[in-house]
Amino acid sequence: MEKKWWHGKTAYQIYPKSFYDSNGDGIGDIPGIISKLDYLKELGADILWLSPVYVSPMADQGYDIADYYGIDPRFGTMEDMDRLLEEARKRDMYILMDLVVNHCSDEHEWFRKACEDPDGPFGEYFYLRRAGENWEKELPCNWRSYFGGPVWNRLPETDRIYLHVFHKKQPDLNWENPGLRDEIYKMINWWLDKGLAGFRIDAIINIKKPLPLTSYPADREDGLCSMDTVLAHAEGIGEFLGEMRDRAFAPHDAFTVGEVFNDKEGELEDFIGENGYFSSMFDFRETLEGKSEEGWYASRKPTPDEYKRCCFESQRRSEGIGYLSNIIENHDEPRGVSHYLPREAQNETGKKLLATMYFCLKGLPFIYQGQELGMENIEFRSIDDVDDVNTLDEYQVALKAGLSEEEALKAVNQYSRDNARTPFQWNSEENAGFTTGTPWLRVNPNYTEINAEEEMGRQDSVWNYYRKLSALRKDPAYRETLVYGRTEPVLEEVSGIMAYFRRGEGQTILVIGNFTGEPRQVELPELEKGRKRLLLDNDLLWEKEKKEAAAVPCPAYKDGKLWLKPFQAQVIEL
Ligand code: TEU
Ligand code: CA
Repeated sequence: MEKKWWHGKTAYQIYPKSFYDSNGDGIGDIPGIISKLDYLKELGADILWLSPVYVSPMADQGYDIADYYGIDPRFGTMEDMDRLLEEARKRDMYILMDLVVNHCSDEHEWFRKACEDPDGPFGEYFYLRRAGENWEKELPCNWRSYFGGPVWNRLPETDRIYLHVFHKKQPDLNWENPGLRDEIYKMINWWLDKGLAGFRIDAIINIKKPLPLTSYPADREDGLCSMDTVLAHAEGIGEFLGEMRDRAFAPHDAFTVGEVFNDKEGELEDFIGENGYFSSMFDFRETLEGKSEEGWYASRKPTPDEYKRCCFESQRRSEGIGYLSNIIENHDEPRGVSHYLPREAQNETGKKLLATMYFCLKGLPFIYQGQELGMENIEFRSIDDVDDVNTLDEYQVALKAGLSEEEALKAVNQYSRDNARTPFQWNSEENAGFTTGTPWLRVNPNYTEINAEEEMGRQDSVWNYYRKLSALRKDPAYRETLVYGRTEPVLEEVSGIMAYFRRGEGQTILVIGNFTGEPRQVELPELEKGRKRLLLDNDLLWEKEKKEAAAVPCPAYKDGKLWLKPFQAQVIEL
């Protein structure tokens, strides 16, 4: 694989609305991000992905863009954005913005013009159809929007309807129209010219619709079919993606990471192989595990063995093809530690175990804001605590399925996107130090225990563990192996243990973790001979200097046997 500047970096996702509020209006902002760049640098983050900060009515928290060339005043100004780029550059950090081009906002100028003249050029920017008298009963197709209900809505003051696969305030853009594509490439180039390093690319698989628009067999009582079914019928997305690469990304050598769900068997190489559409794409295998087609209420958390299987499947399918991006959470998911860890492991030891297992996989590790503190899901007191459109819809789905209000709340709580969107916990002062005003979303009450200030000052904290993981991956002595070495799963059939080798040239590193509450002994012939060096252990007292820690003898290995305490994780050079 050709080496790229970003392979050995650590990436970090910022959800600006909840990161840091600089002016007391309860909403995080760009000046707030600038003031925390040194914090991020200290952690080891190099590439920063900002969820959308463009002008937006915020129907979907900025994923509904009304002006691609403007910064929403809630987040600051274009001068603030330029300053962020400048300050990042000074610190050798790279900024990615969110590229949301499957849809725009219904408050975008294009959509307004389409309403004014549906037969004019802007009507071609969207998927419009004629609305009969009885249009609600005679929809062009029976697709279900991701946020509930049919994908069709009335185009205001016209005899047309328009398609929206997300919220009704997010009309889908018609990528079949070359004029629209020109506008999008122009916009991407404009941002890259400003010095942006690249983009995270939102919901991109949805840009190609199976045409002509037709219905598929219904999969719920609402008579609608899931977008998964729809996308399985779409062919030819590569023409759009290849064009976008050639006309926008490639000329700037931009770094791009795709939010790709529903890619088809065998397509990985087209997406992230040599000259792929993107530099990388997220691995969502474990994210999807346990999710039910019926909705969140019928979904369940993956077990540690399922988690392990998903990770290894992704490692195997990408080996020799391309470089995936690894996560345990993002702004659309519950907190990873609340989702993947057994109850009894939802403590600092367990959090470090999960961190070790995903961070040392092959691929670009992303940390989602607060993950480095071990931030956890929040408990909703009532549905009024919820802001997210997706959660509000899933709550209704659960009620319709016959759950009581209390059960429905509990069910959606486990998967709610708002779990990850609560304000960042900076310190133990009021509102976790996030704002001096009233936070836009309730702060998790556990901020008095889980916060950055406390953890940065404590050697054995989750925060310091993440810092060490990032530093280990960049350490010249291990970098080649941890960044480029092949992943070789071991002890795969042993339940409760996740273990893999990273094989470099003349170097092998073992990453191993015990996901059970019992001490476990494992046998590995590779542990029999020679000197082993313990690189990281979630059970060590880290007051010691790094050198000392590396020299700690490893009495746990003897005759090819290794003892692991409950939820212990180790990284060992063999
Ligand atoms: O998410 C795309 C997506 O497919 C979502 O439906 C995702 O599966 C869901 O949120 C999981 O519950 C992207 C963004 O990440 C998300 O925040 C936006 O709401 C969405 O696109 C629309 O722009
Ligand atoms: Ca603010």
